[in-house]
Amino acid sequence: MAIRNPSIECMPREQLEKLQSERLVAQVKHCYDNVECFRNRMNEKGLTPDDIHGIEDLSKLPFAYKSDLRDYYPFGLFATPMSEIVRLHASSGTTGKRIVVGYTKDDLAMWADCVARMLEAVGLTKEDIVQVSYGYGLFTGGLGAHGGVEALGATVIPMSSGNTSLQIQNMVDFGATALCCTPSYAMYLGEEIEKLGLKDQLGLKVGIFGAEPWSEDMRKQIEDKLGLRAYDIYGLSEILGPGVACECEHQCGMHVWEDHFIPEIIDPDTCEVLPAGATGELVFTTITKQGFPVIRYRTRDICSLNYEPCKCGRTHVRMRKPSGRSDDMLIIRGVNVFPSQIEEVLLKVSGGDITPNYQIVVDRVNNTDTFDVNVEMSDALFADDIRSIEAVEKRINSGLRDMLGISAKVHLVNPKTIARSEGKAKRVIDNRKF
Ligand code: DLL
Repeated sequence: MAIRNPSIECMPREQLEKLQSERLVAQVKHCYDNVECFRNRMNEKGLTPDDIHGIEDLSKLPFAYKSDLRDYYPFGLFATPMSEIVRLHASSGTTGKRIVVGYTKDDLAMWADCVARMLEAVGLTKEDIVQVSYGYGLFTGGLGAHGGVEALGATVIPMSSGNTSLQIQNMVDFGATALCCTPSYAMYLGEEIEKLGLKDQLGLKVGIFGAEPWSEDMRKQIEDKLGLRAYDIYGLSEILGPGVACECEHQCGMHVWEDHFIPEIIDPDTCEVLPAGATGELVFTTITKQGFPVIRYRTRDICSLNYEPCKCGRTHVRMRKPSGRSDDMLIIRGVNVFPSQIEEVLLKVSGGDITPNYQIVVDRVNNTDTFDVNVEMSDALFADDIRSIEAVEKRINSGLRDMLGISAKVHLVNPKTIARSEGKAKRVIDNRKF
């Protein structure tokens, strides 16, 4: 398979680390000069950019957190004037306010190149027709993948998510050779295609799936249903969007594009940097981003890094599929959901009709995530008529849809029926297997 930029992707590690060091020094200075939050944290540690000489000093730097994006909402962490920011994206925060990220023109070009590297690594060329079925809009998936396809020079079908029958029709009629979407949507598409008996009419050879955890077993099922090879792509809005790391043809971990992002693995409790190969929380430092650079961002994703050479010839480290998170974020139908967001909606709706006891139940039925929210009603509501109860359910439902962009099944249950716990309340029951 072709390598888009061999001098970078296969750069000897010593040279790569030298490049990272130079870029890190410049990035730290850029952040210190332009981002108040970072400057304050450096000052608190008694550090200035002059103390950072290269990647050996990375662990001296302060961490950045998702809560910083809330505290400096919307643009307080941007490192360039707004006149340089050409695109905004947003993702769920832990509260009602979304987290907002911004990109300069150069940031968008770098992003597109990162995605294009992957497309080439899995065998796509400008002859391919790529259907992008990640959501377009504030979510980074759609436009992120889109930019990569255009940078490669292949043909993009900008489908966005939903409208499954049109998805299938276009896939067949336009001769799509590659599909980009969440793995759960790929499964759903596969099932619908099976039902319609259209598998023979598909020209798909490659699928690029990510944005949520998925298992090897799911990979096999998708490959079988859609008749393609399925590859994993990882990313997060705070660092870039899709394309921070991607699998190559060998499917043995995702190469992190280390000329742009430095990964570390830390112990989430002690914050100590762990040795190569250990499992812990993934932390990223961007080293070329201009609009919204971040130093030592705690992703909360749990995984490990493999520095051994890859058969493909790329020298960039491979991250294992994330195996979980060190916070309580759930990904439901590709959307990031925090229990605290649900609590916020319940508090707003409350009005004496419900109690603070609730439970979120997530499962996967027919390869689609189910999302149920059980809430105990108050004694007063319990004594009321069924119509009042339904009205409260509806209010909670629309509050959740507004907050999260996906709908949940809300069930008001009788007072004192949700199990009480002696320690931390068990708010989430996730029955899915990844
Ligand atoms: O999900 C970006 C993306 C879009 C990646 C399309 C891949 C494809 P966020 O909405 O900010 O960004 O969510 C980021 O999703 O911290 C992980 O917990 C999870 N995640 C992303 N990719 C994978 C993956 C996009 N391949 C959060 N496997 C991350 C497991 C993933 N989890």
